[in-house]
Amino acid sequence: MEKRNTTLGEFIIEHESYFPYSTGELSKLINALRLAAKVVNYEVNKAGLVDILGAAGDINVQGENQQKLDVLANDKFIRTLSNREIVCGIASEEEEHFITINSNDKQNRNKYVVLIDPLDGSSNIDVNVSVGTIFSIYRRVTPVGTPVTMEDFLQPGKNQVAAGYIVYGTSTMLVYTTGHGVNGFTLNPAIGTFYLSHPDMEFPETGNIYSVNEGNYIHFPQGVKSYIKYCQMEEGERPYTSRYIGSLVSDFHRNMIKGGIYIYPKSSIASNGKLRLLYECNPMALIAEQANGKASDGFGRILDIQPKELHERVPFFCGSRKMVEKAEEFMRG
Ligand code: AHM
Ligand code: MG
Repeated sequence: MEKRNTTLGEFIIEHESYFPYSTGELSKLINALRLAAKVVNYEVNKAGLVDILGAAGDINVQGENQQKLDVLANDKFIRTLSNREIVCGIASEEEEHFITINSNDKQNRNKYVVLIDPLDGSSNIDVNVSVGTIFSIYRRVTPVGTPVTMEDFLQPGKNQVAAGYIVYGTSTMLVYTTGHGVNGFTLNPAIGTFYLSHPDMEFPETGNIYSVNEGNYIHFPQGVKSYIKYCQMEEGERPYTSRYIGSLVSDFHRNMIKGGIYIYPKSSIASNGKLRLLYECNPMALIAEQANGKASDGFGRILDIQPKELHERVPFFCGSRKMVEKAEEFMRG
C-alpha cells in the first residue's frame, strides 16, 4: 500500500526503480505533464471570469487574443512538452497531424511519443461542469535519433508505457499508471502541489451505476438497448442508477470509485461511436485494466485493437469488470 501525503514529485522519483534500466526520461515526462496540468487547471478555474474580462473585443488583460480553452490547453501541453525536449513526437485530438519534435537534431535521443486529449468534454466548460485531460505514452518503434513516423503513433493500446488523466473537478486530481497499478493525486491549490490521496485505485468488481447518453437510445444497436433495459429491470441489485455527466474523465472517475459502467456505443448516426481510440479509449482502457476493471468495444479488448489512423473512433464499454462482461453478453445477442 502506498503512503498517503507523498507528493507526486516524490512519488515519481521513488517509483523510477520500477524500470530497471530507467534513464529518468519517463519521470521527466510525467513531471512535465504535471506542470502543464497545473497551468491548465489555473486557466480552467478562471474560465467564467475570463469570459467577463474578455467581453470587450475578445482581448484579454495581457492584450492577447482570447482563445477557446481547448485550444489554450492544447497549446500549453504541447509547449510544455516540446520546450523541455523530452519527447520525440506528440499527437493531439486538436491537431490534424502529429508533431515531430526536433526532427533535425541528431542529438534528440528521446524515445517517447505522447498522445493527448488536452481538454476532454470541453462543451461542459460553459456550464461550469468538470472537464479533463487524457494522456497516453508509448515508446517509439522507429530508431531513436530519426524523425518520428506514423508507425510510432499507430500502436495498439497494450503497448502503452503509461497513461493518465487529470480531472478538473471539485478538486483537481491527476490519476495515472505506468503499468503497476493506478494512483490518484489531489492538487492542493494553495501551494500548487499534488498529493497522493487515492493510492492503489481499483474498480469494484461490479457496481450499480450505468453511464450512457440515453437520448441516443433509438439509434443504439439492439445489444445496447437490451443491456440498458436490463439495468433498469427490478431484480437483485437492480434497477441501477443512471449517471451521465457527458465528460468521459468525470464519468470514468466516479465509476472507478463507486463501481459502474460507461458506454459510448456505435449507433445508426455514428458508425463507430464518438470517442477516439488513441486519445480517449486506449489511455482509459489501460487505467481501467490496471485498476482491475475492463474496457471493450462490445466484443473484444480495446487494448488489442491495431489503430489504422490517428483520429479513428471506436465504440467504448468500460468500467467494473462484471458489468462490462454482462454488456458484452448482450452485444453477442
Ligand atoms: P470531446 O473530446 O469533443 O469533448 O468529446 C468527448 C466527450 C466525452 O468526454 C463524453 O463522454 C462524450 O463526449 C459525450 O458525448 P455526447 O454529448 O454525445 O453524449
Ligand atoms: Mg475528447
